[in-house]
Amino acid sequence: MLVTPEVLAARSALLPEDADPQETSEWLESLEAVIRHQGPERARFLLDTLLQVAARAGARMPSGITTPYVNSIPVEDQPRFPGNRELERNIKSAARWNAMAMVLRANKNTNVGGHISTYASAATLYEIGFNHFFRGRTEDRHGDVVFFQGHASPGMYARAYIEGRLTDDQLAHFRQELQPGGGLPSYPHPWLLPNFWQFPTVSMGLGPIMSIYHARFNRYLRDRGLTDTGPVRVWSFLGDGECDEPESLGCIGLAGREKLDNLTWVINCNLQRLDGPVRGNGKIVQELEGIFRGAGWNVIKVVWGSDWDPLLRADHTGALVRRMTEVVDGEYQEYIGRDMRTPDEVAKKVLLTPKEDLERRGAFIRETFFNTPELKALVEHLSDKQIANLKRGGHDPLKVYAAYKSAVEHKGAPTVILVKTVKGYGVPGTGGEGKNTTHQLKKLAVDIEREPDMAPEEISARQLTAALRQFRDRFHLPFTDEQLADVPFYRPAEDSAEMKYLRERRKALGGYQPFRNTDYTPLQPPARKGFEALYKASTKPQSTTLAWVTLMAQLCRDPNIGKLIVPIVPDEGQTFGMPPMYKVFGIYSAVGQLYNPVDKGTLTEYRESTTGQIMQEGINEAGATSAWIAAGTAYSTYGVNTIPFYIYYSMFGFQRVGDLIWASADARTRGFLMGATAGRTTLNGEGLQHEDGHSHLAALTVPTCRAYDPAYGYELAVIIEDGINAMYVRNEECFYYLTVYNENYEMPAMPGEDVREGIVRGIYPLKSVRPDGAKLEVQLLGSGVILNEALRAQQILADKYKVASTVYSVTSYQMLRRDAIECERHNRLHPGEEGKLPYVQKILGNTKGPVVATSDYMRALAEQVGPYLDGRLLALGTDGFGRSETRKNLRRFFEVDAENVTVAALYALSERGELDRAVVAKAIQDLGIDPTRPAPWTV
Ligand SMILES: Cc1ncc(C[n+]2csc(CCOP(=O)(O)OP(=O)(O)O)c2C)c(N)n1
Ligand SMILES: [Mg+2]
Repeated sequence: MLVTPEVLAARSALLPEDADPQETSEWLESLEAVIRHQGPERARFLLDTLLQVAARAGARMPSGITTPYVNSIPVEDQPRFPGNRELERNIKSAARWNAMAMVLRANKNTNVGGHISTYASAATLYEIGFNHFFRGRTEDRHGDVVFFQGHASPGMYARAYIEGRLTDDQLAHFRQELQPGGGLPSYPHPWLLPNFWQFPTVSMGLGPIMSIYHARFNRYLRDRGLTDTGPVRVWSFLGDGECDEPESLGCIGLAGREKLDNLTWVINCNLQRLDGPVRGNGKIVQELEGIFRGAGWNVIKVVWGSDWDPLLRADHTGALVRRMTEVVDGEYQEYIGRDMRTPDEVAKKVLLTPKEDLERRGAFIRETFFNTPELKALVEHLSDKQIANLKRGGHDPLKVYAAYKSAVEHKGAPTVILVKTVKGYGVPGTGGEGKNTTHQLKKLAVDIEREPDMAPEEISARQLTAALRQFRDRFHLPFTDEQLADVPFYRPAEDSAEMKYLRERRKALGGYQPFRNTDYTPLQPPARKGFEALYKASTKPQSTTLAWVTLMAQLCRDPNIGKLIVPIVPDEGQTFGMPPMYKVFGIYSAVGQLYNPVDKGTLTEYRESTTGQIMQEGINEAGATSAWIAAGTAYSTYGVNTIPFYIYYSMFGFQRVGDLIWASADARTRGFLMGATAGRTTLNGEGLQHEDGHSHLAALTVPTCRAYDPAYGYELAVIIEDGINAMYVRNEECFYYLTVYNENYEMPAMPGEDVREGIVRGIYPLKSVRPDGAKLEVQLLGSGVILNEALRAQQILADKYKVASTVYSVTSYQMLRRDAIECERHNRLHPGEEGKLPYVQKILGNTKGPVVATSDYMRALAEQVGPYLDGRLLALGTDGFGRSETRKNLRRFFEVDAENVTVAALYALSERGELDRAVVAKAIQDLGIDPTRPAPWTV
């Protein structure tokens, strides 16, 4: 960097009140000399030293984290633009047109929505990427991973159409996915367009956080030798409004700390969000600059287009930079979006031509922005129209290219590019550029001269045509007026210079973007041996959590899949008994371990290593879930079938980061979520905020989730083995949610091979007891830890009431329900065929007496199978808030313990007329149940 007048001006802009200009200029000259003769690094060293000395001497230092409101890359350092500007402009115009046309056409008859203005503001940001930076996947190299801003999707479709990857029909069916031949999803949804979109982004904030953990996971893949992700760049495109989501900025510290220079964020600072300005009274670019710099990022600002360079060069006093820095975003928006008519004209509905509008706008900017004689002198050689046309940086390919190039070459830190643009750039009409309504704009209209007696349809048709003409003329699209009426999509001829250029550029960069790989190479199944340890009875009481840890230790050693297992934990490893795994398998750290862990030499040593297998994410469920998504999609992104097991407090999963889990399903994530310390009554001491009695209900809302609540070690082993085979061998698109508990009890041996199917499908009979002379019979369902209560109830029923029963372990109500609704649907729609029998009916349909269910989850969980049991089901559950108590007292309180199951069974028999009610009343008394206590869900 040279010390140009601009730079000096920028510096002096920081010091508007200079007590001794002479002294200042001497210092500045010295600085200039250092930069010229010894380079910017030496200058930085000297400045750092000066700052430190001054700080030690007591000078209160400014934060220094923001720089003046100008481009970070000075003109002198701008690289030569290697592209063909004209051809790129033509391609971009075609993309702009198609993106607009898709939304217009989709809304013409159907009102299905869509966004025009977001892509309009970001077109240059994407086109520079497509032509020069986004590498596609080739035979021998992974592609870059791009998190596209969700509601800029029309632009991505538009370009893919030009590339010949999408058809006219597909474009015409934007947001109409049920049309014959399919349509295009509103936003990036891999579930709906699996060979195109890689990651869902439109729920604001999720793309950014996923991109950070993706970039870090790429380091993990590389460092563990799983695949060469070294050349992969992760890009994330965000809106400036989106930065207000906690997920967007919440983890940027990790990216800085981990020096993720494989990560580039582009924040489109169009100064607006949906309702209005992002920071009307402030400056979003400046605010973000400070935040990112503080978090250790390389920050590149692209504020002004090339038109401003000569003005800045002429700004010897720094007045212009000062003015740029003091004007707030609301004012910048006004320069673009203000209605330039006088109130009188508005009242009379006078219309301005585009030319008149520009001229008045330029005059307004001259008056209000260039508001001193000195500033006015800077632009006196420019016409009003020229002033209005001075571009923002994000619409200047040279500036955007320079920023991207600098970003990808930067070493040692992630880069954020803050680009200032105009929302709705180039969109004609009343709802267009810079208006607060522009985000929602789905129809184009510019005012026209109305003739008397014009029908309303005629008016709107002419307004649309006028708008289309303006759009066409501004971007030089080759349509005649007649052609415009159909709003046709546009692809330059295959032999045109544009198409040749586009194809040549993509060829140089590898395959197309966006792109998602759908090839899948199955794994060899894991060895059965690794699971068999859990088939045996435990020698001492054990928890299912510990059974899982034991299993993991085995699995990580499996010859086929061991290396691919990715255990992920957010700072609860001790709670779950994981520390022995830390020592053996290591915790991943990009720098290894720079210190001696205090527990060195113990079996549970906190061992960090560059090849560590465990991802310890700290107290950050959103981040850990994002890591889980990166690992659970690597089978597609990188062809590496990593198998993530993310274990966490079950309460802090579906309800805490449910939207990320939803996105993970959309992204076709595979792997295991382990909801540990599960159960409203089992995590006994922790109380209301910790005790989970409902995550299984949330889990069943996610279509690709298979949720299980196993009771025994062998059940866990069977489910996990089947899960690995389902996802990684049989290529089924799903993920697993398993709850595990921290209560120790006897783990029995697996009864036999014949229980395997029932465990996987959701239910199997475990134990029948038939006391001599028993006339009555009930079926008892138990899940997870609470299966033990069902077994105890079975004994009480036999001993005290001579009731026979079978206890079933229900490992998954959700799987039973899913099977049942599939059967019901088939039967409903195929009345002529033989009906299908739901599995739950197959197991319970021919049994006798009522069915009583108990679990550590809300009643609704078991009640899901109620409709298939002919009114025989009575479900107990843990409805209500948890609280701190002993397990025994909690189970009594929530009425899920053996005594309550017994009473429920007797009551259900009496309701069927098989037993006298007096027996129930007596049992309530004998078993010590207080019927006057309020219902647990009311207190
Ligand atoms: C979590 C979430 N909340 C709200 C929305 C609705 N929404 C979609 S776009 C948008 C405004 C986006 O503004 P900005 O991020 O600045 O993007 P721009 O369109 O200006 O580029 C909102 C609120 C959403 N998609 N996700
Ligand atoms: Mg915005």
